[in-house]
Amino acid sequence: MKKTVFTLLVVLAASRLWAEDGYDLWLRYKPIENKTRLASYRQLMTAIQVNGNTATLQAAKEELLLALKGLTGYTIPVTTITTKNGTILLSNSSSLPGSLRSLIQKDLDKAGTEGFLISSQKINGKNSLLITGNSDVAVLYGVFHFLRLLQTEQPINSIHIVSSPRLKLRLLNHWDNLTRTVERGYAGFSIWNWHTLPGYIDKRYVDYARANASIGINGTVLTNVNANAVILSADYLKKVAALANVFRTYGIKVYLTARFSAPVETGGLKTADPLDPAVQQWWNTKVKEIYQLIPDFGGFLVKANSEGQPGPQDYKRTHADGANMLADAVAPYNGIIMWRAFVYSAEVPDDRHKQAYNEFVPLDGKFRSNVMVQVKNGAIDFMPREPFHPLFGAMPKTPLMMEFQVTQEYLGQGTNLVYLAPLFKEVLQSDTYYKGKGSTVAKVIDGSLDHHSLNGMAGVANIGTDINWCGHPFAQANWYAIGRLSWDYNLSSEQIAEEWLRMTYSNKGSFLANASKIMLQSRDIMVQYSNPIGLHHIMGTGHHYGPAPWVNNLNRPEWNPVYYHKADSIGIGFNRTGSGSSAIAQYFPEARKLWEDINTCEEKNLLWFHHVPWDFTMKSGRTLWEELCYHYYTGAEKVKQMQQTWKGLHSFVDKDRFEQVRQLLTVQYDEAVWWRNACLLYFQTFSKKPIPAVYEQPDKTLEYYKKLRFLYAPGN
Ligand code: BDP
Repeated sequence: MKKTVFTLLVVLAASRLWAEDGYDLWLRYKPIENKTRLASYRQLMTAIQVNGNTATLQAAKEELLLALKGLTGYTIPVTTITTKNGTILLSNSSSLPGSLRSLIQKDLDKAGTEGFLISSQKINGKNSLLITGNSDVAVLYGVFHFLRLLQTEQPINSIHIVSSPRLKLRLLNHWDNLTRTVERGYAGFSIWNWHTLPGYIDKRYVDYARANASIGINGTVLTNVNANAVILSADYLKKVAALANVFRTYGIKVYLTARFSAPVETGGLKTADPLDPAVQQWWNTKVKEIYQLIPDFGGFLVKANSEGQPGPQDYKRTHADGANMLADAVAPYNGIIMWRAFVYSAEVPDDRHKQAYNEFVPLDGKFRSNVMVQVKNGAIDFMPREPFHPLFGAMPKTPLMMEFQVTQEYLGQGTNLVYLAPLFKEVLQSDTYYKGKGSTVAKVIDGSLDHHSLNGMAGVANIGTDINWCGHPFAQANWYAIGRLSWDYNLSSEQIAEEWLRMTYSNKGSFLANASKIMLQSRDIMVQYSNPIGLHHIMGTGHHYGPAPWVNNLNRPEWNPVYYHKADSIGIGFNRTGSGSSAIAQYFPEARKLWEDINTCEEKNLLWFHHVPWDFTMKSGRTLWEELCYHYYTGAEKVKQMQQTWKGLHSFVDKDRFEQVRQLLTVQYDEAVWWRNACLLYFQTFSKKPIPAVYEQPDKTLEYYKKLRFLYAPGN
């Protein structure tokens, strides 16, 4: 009897150990399973030496110690001088002995200010491993990269790696409100606890900074673009400063969103007119106050005259007038302004697709040199699939910052497994043809086509107070991906997925093959069961959860899904060619060729650009209606396959995280069927054609789907 109880206790204890909550993200530092690798690592890492004791170098050392203890099981001694083989030397290049420095000078030049060098070197006659760079944060980046090599079980016997970021600004944008709700957030509340700041520093802030530094993120906009002027008050700025103090060690600058009407709302002025000297003075004083508290404050992100937000147009001024006023205020401190181009107006009857381009292109050349115009990846919003924004390549005199959405507002929110790197890559690799073939969006935003020195990329964060930060365990991969791609947009989706899977779950080959298959297909699958063939913006009103293509009663025409799909008795899709809205004319002629002709248009964007007859013959030989049915059914079916594949991976994953994904995939399947049935039943009222008999017919009516309500859906 005693023995049974004992065994039971052991089993219980083991299964508890064999459970993870996801808090550690990809920085789990679990014991290395590959014994040969482990043996070689132990030989090659016998001591740690750190040149210097700045906070950042200390953080680099602490990270290394923590990780090596976890990965190898040993606490590696810290020394002050290289006396044995296997010493890891962390050093800012300026503290290296001259002889060593000159040996690697070329690489250091290549590395720039933030890039790092990891190199097997002889130091004091000993075989050592040098991790260095031209700044302390570069050393920290080098440490995280080195740890990635270990976590993914790569050889380190003789290495020489030089890596520097392709983009200067690598930012997260938090759409966090001061109430701690998160606009379009599906992972709990805001991690910024304004109530307990500045006195209480939650460990989460440090772990957030570590995670970001590990993927090269170097800036964070703390607040929602739908801004609240209160963040600029003296009390709140102290709280912001406390966060900035934590993040500084990890190379992360803090930015805020600026509410354009703040001088009126909190400053007691009668106007916020950017050309009014009293308004300019108000901002100058406010900015001075900020920099006194936060000397390395990054600057402001601004959403103005967009979806009801105040802006310079309220005073008959332009976006450039507004941006320049703020730019002048932050310029003395090297601050920048990121002015968003996400604008469309209820008063303008033109296709929403065209509005940002029409407003911003005439302003090219009118912005101060410390202004970047921040452009969403596509012209409508963050749709599951969207052609690249025509502004890329159309404003050569202005540095354009990329804005991607990491939180899955339109891509399954908190319930769907959708890996976003393929979406990001699709946009970055799109050819604008702006300066001839090869003028990719990536080259527009890195500034290389127009020799801009400011450049960057932002991701709207998917982070919240959920224990695993992101809600869906696989949503962590999207945070990881935005960082890795900001550092190097040439990394492939495959490589990023594999790195993340190895670090987050397991290095086992058969796990990796199957799990990465799930990830790499997931975005296309999501498009297939929700918005196939170029359909877009047919989601539920307000919360944007699930399908509602029938909605036609909202105040503003371009808020209604019917505005976007235009289904009628003839066909479906938005004609954006010359015979329609002509939005296509905003692209360069070579780029247009991909879409212009209904007969040759790439099918994934067909309904984005054309109104296509129901009987139109697709490349598959099916009619458009049959093709639509095919995609909706195939997409949902593929979610079933994702479920099956995941089930086969249970032996590689701890039970809590396994079970969480398993359950969510079940929800995802139900949602895929919901999208499929609701959309097909609705579109059928126009096509008047049957859903082919080979498919299982919807078991609910269109009325049923139309009546579904989600009163308290998150993020709204
Ligand atoms: C839309 C979101 C809305 C944001 C807006 C924006 O639905 O919540 O405020 O974008 O980017 O996609 O400003």
